Amino acid sequence: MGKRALITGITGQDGAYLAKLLLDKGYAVWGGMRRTSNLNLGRLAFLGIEDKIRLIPLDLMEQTNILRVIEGIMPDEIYNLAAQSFVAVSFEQPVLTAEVTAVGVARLLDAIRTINPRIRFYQASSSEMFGKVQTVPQNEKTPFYPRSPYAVSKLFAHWLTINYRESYGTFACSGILFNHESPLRGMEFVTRKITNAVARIKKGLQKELRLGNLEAKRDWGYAPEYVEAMYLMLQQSQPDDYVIATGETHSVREFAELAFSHVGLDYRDFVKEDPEFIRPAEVELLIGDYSKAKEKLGWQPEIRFSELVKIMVEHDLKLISR
Ligand code: NAP
Ligand code: G4F
Repeated sequence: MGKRALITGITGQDGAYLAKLLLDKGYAVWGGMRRTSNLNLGRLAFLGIEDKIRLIPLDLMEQTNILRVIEGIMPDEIYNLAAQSFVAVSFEQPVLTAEVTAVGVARLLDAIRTINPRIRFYQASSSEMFGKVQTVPQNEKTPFYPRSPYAVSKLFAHWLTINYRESYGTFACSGILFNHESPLRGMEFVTRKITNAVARIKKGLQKELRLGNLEAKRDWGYAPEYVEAMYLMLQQSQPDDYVIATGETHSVREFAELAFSHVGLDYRDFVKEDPEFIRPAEVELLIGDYSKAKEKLGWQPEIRFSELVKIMVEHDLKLISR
């Protein structure tokens, strides 16, 4: 009998890639999705797995729902990928962000403690927690300095995951993942916003691209590789926390420059700076040190910055051509 996994946030970028990985490993996969007026199965369909997942209504706002779902499935592993995950919106919706991204994790951890403390738990922590960075590069020992309601919420969830591990012996791991992108990335995030605009501009469907802070630097990796690290964390003999990153950093400007140049265009002719996209507080520089993950999990990134940009631009060109 294969293992049983519950993934929250199944409709998101990472949910889709992780589900595919676990199915390929022989898991039975349940995917928790919140109720929306439109079914949002596009990413699962893109990977050809929408009819292989057992979809189940699950909203992190609702404790009774969480308890019944976990009791009904009795999973071996729970991967918590659900969140209000867009930093910019967290400034406008701090309470909702805290309810889902912070308190939602308390609901899950306590349900595990109540129903079956042997369930292994993965928490999707974030490099945003490093915020105004205290060391360069950032590793598992770097002090946190969150700069948005999103990051503050993730930090609560991160420490609660550690707290349940230390208090109740829960097999709870926190993956501190740096930005990871792919053709399945949401359009609101800067990488996909750029590659989608590049394709549209190239095809004559759009004239300009309005962006905020072009100097912010991120450590951008490739999402399908990052979900492998999530899986590996839950297969270890002891629960622990790991930084997952590429160890390279590039600015938003560099991303735009490379994406436009891939189709023979100069980004300076199309990118306009727009204060609408400037955040009340910014994370200026992220660069991760993944040496612990390399040593303990045997994980390391293969796809680097220029390859990532190319994958995303080519995908969006194909999509627009269709
Ligand atoms: P994403 O594409 O935005 O997916 C987020 C998922 O959470 C979606 O399935 C969304 O459902 C679901 N969700 C939102 N509110 C919910 C609620 N109240 N109850 C249940 N589900 C809810 O995010 P992602 O890029 O896959 O990231 C996965 C996780 O990793 C997130 O927790 C994110 O914060 C974290 N993370 C991401 C990165 C990154 O660079 N991608 C880096 C570090 C950490 P809908 O489809 O209905 O909106
Ligand atoms: O693509 P972003 O919105 O990603 P951000 O804020 O780094 O957050 C992502 O990565 C985190 C991991 O560090 C995750 F936890 C989180 O869930 C999410 O996946 O913005 C990247 C940078 C920022 O500095 C932003 O100010 O790009 C800058 N930026 C400049 N112009 C823009 C834009 N960001 C967006 N979304 N849209 C713009 O027009």
